[in-house]
Amino acid sequence: MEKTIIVSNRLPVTLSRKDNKVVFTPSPGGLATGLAGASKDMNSVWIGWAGFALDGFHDNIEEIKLNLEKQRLIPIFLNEEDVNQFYEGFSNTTLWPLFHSFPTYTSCHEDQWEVYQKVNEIFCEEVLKHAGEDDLIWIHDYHLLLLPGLIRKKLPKAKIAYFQHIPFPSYEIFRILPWREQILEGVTGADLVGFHTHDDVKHFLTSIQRILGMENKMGTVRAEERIFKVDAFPLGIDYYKYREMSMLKSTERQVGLHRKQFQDVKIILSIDRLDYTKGIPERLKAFDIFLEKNPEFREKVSLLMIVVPSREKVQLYKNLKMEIDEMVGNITSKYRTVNWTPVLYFYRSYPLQSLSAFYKLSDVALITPLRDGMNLVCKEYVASRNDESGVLILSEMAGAAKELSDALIINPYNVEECANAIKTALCMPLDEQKRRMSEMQYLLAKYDVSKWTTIFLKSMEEIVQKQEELAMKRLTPELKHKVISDFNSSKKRILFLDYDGTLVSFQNRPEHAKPDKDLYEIMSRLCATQNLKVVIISGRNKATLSEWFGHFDMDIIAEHGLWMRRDNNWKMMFQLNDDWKKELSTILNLFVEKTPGSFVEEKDHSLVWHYRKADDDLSNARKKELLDYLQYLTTNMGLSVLEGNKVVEIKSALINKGRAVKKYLKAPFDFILAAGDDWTDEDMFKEMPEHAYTIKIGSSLSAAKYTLPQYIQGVNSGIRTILSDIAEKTQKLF
Ligand code: GDG
Repeated sequence: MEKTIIVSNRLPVTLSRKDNKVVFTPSPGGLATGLAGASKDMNSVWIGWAGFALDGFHDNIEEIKLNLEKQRLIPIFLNEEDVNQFYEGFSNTTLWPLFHSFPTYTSCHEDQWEVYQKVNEIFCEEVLKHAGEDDLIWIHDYHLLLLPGLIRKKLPKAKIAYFQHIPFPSYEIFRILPWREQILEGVTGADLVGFHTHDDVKHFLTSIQRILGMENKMGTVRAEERIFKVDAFPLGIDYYKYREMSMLKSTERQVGLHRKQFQDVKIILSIDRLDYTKGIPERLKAFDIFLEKNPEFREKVSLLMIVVPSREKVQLYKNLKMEIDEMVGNITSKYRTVNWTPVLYFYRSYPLQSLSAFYKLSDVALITPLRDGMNLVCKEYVASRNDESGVLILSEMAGAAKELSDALIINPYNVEECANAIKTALCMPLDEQKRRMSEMQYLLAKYDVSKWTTIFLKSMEEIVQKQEELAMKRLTPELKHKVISDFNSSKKRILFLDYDGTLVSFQNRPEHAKPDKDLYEIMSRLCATQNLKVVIISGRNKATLSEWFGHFDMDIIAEHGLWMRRDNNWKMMFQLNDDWKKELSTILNLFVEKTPGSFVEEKDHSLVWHYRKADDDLSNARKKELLDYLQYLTTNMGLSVLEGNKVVEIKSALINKGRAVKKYLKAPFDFILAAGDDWTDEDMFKEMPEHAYTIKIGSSLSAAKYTLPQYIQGVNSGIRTILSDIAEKTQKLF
């Protein structure tokens, strides 16, 4: 890839005005800190909002642009109204609370949504000015959820990655959003979608499955003509930067000064942006309970609480600030002595080195968000503890808790538990502190931010490569042309056509997927074509297939090859013992009871568990359970267990589509076409001679030479485009 275009709401520097001059300061928050580390090793440019509203700003914009360009930064300028509606509005009063699972704080306003769309389009225009064919466009966070889709529409071949720094909520919460389809259509324009944790990945996959009907296999999602990948990439920090900074003489000097001031009082540290997701009132409550229950710790420990101003224009944040001020006031007045202040509260931001001194100074870090995508502060604390002392108390609701299991993990809503953890931390023996701290340091050093970038970019390369492999196999219009002309110029021709998922699209119940008028028309023309044998090859039973296709002059293979109708004669290909069915149907019925919406279909010589209509999460869990169970039960029974499209089928191992088609291939056909959509069709593809056209319907990997998208009901699409062309040409011959 040529260069990386990073796109985020904010540039890593924020512009503001001081004494009538434009000043550049580092942007606050985790995205800027995290990505600044990631971007330094890359050939990148960074597009983002300049951080101030354009209105009334008379400075020379061109000069500002030039200045930023030198740092490879490209500013986007927004007017005040847009900033209000897009940033303070839709991003921070709709998406932020909803994505952090605070639906009651979520407000939905159509006018803010309009501006959100408009600003995403402004970003899209700017990206298009800079994006070359081979560039990677790497979009960050919830302010730009529509951007991947917008770029995809303009540049269909662009390489687009999206990473979300905040959580993705469960489907039950996400579905509240009135614009849920549009938002998901935006994100799914990317080739790679990344989150911090597997829970977020799972939630996102469930939402796109439920809302957009997109299925996935191990995180690889099929979206009509494309595939894209969804995965977890827990963000790391620039570990050695924090470690080295904490060892600087100047940092140690600051620590020494603080120590002198605090004397023997132990320090518990918390640092957050002002936000209701960070659990600040709950933390203060826990500290209050701790002091109440453990009077012996009064005058011996203080909470050093740094709250960094953020989103001060939003009313909820103003209220939160007042609540915190009041709580700190209450605790202070309740416990304070002449020599001791229980809560050292600072509402401001500090230079990085001062933070480093605080990290190094503090005996305990108390990081208790109610919900947090990752949380970098806890990682920075761990990295700064170069003598391996110190205890981290960490909320289980932070993404970081998945990695830092050696912290004291607490539920931040359980203030009693948190109060107890404070005591445990303060009393923890030094050797245990060191054991836990060194484990966490080992992990953070290994998975630092540059490793994160490498892993993310590698995943991007992998998915692009997979897409290319699939694209190479796609049956293009030119290739379709060749299929038809080969068909026309050959003398002995045969078509092997799977039914469900190939000739027709799936329905909730198998009996609803009947052939439609259009398919019958195609079939009757194909069957009337000279020197052409049409074979339907399906897992369905012979009664159904006879009813639907019996009147055509065609061959039919039913139940994956157990039954064959050749020259109008049904014949069973093997003698089978079906004694196993009784025992296994009892088990399958048990799974039906445990999985509402699923049902068992009994065929002559096989059993099928269908779960298309069942809840996705539940049925996936049940399916795994069932497959494990069957594997153990069916050993030495001569049965095979097939996982099809939302079905699990158990049948004799003797029956497979490959064996069935072999019977035809003894004769010399100069034109062969075989099409199928699931892995029962793979046996058929593998038996086909080199000159056959084998076509996999859908885009997962297969032994077939080509792929075609699925048939969409009512539209001339999928394999029907070829069949109707063959049929049409044939008609002209008559
Ligand atoms: C979002 C997600 C996710 C804080 N105070 C000062 C200061 N900071 C720096 C910290 C840290 C960053 O800001 C805060 O990052 P967090 O991760 O803790 O939180 P968010 O800002 O909410 O970040 C979060 C993150 O994105 C990354 O993906 O982890 O879950 O919400 O680096 O050190 N920096 C300076 N002065 C301060 O006073 N210089």
